[in-house]
Amino acid sequence: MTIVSTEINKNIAVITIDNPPVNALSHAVRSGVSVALKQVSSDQDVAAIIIICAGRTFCAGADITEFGKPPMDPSLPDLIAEMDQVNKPLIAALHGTALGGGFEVALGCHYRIMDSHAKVGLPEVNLGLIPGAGGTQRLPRLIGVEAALDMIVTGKPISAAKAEKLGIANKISHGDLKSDALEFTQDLLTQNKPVMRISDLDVKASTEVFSDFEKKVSRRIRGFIAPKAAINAVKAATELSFEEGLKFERDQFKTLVNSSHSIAQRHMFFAERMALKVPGIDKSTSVREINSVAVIGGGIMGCGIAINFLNKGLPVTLIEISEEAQKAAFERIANIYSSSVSKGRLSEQQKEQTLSLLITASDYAKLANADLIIEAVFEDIEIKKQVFKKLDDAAKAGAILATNTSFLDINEIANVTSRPADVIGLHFFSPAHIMPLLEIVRTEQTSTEVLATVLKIGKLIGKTSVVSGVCFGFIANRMSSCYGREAGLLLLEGASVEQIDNALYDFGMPMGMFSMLDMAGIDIGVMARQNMAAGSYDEKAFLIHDALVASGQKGQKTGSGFYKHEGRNKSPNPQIEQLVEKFAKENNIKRREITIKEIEERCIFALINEGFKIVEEGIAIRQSDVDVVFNCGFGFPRYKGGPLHYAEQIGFDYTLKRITEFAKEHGDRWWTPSDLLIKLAKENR
Ligand code: T1G
Repeated sequence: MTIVSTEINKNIAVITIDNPPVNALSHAVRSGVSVALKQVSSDQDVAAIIIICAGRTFCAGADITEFGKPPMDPSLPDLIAEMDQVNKPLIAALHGTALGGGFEVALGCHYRIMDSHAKVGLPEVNLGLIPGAGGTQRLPRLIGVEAALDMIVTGKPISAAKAEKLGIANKISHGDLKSDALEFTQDLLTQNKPVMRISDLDVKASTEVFSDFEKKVSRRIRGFIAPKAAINAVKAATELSFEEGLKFERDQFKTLVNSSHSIAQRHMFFAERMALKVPGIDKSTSVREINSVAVIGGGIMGCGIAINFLNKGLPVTLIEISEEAQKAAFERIANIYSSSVSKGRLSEQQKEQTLSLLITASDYAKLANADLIIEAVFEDIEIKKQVFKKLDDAAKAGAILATNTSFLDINEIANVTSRPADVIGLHFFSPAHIMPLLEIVRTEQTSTEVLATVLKIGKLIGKTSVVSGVCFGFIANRMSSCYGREAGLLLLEGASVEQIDNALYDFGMPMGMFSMLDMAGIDIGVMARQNMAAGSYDEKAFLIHDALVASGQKGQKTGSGFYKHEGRNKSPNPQIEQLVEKFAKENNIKRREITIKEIEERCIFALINEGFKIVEEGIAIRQSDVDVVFNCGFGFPRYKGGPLHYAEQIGFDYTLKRITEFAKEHGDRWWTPSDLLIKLAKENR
């Protein structure tokens, strides 16, 4: 296979890149294109040049695996500078997802033709970077500052239709891209169209444009450094010459590429893909066809789960116990689609079409043809066992029986059926149609085929899947309970609810522990602990949670919990102080001043220590899987990677030292350092 090849079609040269899987702009690609460009640029018989890719997509960016290694010429900016000097029409023919450096190559061309399903984007901010090959200088010149800021700072790709509207695509291909590109190029030559260098254009904007934009995105970019650098680079395009602007962009890029933020965000990019690599499963592993789905339970979770599959055109049978409950579930789902229609994300017709795939019923016989059945009933082991006994009788042979439980023993559930190999956990996070994480929990008996099937389904419905073994709380909630334990103890020891929440928010969490508990419902954790063996958690850490729920204060849904809630406004709940005083006294806890650092380290290191234990016990396959769970499930700041990557960033030694100190101060029952952490600390000294 030739990574870069050239063919001459009459008087048009076609340079084809073929570097699977995504035509990343590796050194071999850059060198190949540079050589090919030199040859055809000097060929008198060549009047115009097309750059196109084989495979599933135009170049999807620079080769991320090369970052952090010694640069190899030609660099991407150098290659695009060579393109800029070509004195013949240079056309980029785009399909798939032309992202990052790939889109920058297209912007280095004079014209662009896009397949109608293609997308273009500059997602570098997702990697803690900014476009480093002219994107921040060319895009604003082509589409204006506001549109360019939006694409570069959000990192979101746009469709071919939008690209045409913005002036990025000069032509849309609805047929064979290559032949359409040849025809388009021939038309340019016939019309004697000039070489259109974007670098020759100018761009101006008021300073308000930048300050207004920054205000608009401030929440989204909180804590990240790359978005601000991107805004500055676009601003440089309006203030400096093209060459000076390129240099400004390059300097910013070089600083970012070595930053802990980008190293962490690139770690997460590969971690999410590595999580899908399960030992014993590969492309040859058989999978089952999933053409219809059933969901048991039409509550918030059940409806959210159903929407994931409806969105992909799969028929869903939703089982609820009564006509009234069925109606309520249908309406809940319909309302979610209606809100998408009102936001312009969906047409009324698409909504109706999607809802036509949903049927509700109470009779389990209705799910006899379902290929995948997901139970989402009350978090009670006995109720779930009853449901699975009924499923075992009603479901067809080969149907996959999944439970959405967030912490119960799925081995126990599987063992009430005659088909334990077909039973698995699919733990969605609320709201199930929005949160990206899907925890796939395999039992001791789950078959490889069932596991491979749900991994494929997880990707189909756009989830970020992580495989877990069975333990109380699996990966996500087992770690979260340790993090919650320390927050509860700190409350008794002298910190306030607001102080703890603010410390965790300032660390980078999307919200503090108590705000999260109020949002999700304090009663969920209280119920979960009722299923835990006595002594398996630190009961005094959750005394206040139990007292609040006992008095009907379950959080936002009851207007009161750790905070008082009025609409979207929250204020301190005065009862907390009284409860804290009471329980601290009863437990002989002397309250004291507590620093932000202690709050942060006790909560985050508890998370880290448990995460390492989860890996050493084999519940998680690898460290980076734990990072994916806590970033995608709980919003652990992506610019810190995940909890275990963060421990590496601050030093395994320091992490171990502090955990050992906490063990001395608070007892080793909960603070015994993980053996894996001890090993890593020794190896990395
Ligand atoms: N470099 C190297 N490998 C890449 C890659 C890249 N840019 N993109 C994907 N891969 C690998 C990926 O690891 C996986 O490998 C396989 O390709 C399939 O990917 C100078 C500096 C294109 C939308 O950020 O968003 O350009 O696991 O599973 O779901 O300004 O990949 O099979 O071994 O994700 O169909 C900017 C990143 C780079 C795009 C396809 N570009 N990629 O999604 O497949 S920085 C990006 C994606 C840059 C310039 C800057 C997605 C995709 P393996 P996949 P997919």
